[in-house]
Amino acid sequence: MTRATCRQMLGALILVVTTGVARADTIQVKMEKLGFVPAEITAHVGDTIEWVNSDFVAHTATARDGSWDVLIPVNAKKTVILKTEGTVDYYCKFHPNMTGRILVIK
Ligand SMILES: [Cu+2]
Repeated sequence: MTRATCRQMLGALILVVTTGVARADTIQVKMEKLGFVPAEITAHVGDTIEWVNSDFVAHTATARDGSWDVLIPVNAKKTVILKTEGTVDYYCKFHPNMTGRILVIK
């Protein structure tokens, strides 16, 4: 094998490895004016949701199925890593009208 062929094969191998690995993303959801923005998102298993509270009061992101419950003070951010597939409805414990939904796909 020539050196050029070897390099080509190595290049192809690196391409396969990097494209074959699922990349975990961080999806940001803002808390403002007593609402989640955007209120509905789609994410993948392994992704991180980051709530950023730019509101004037503290909020929570509380999953209705009990899988997570985080308190986010004013000007703070908190994250949750999504571990299972499915639709998760969530709300704020202090403001029950404040609701969101995450569609978690594989
Ligand atoms: Cu709230």
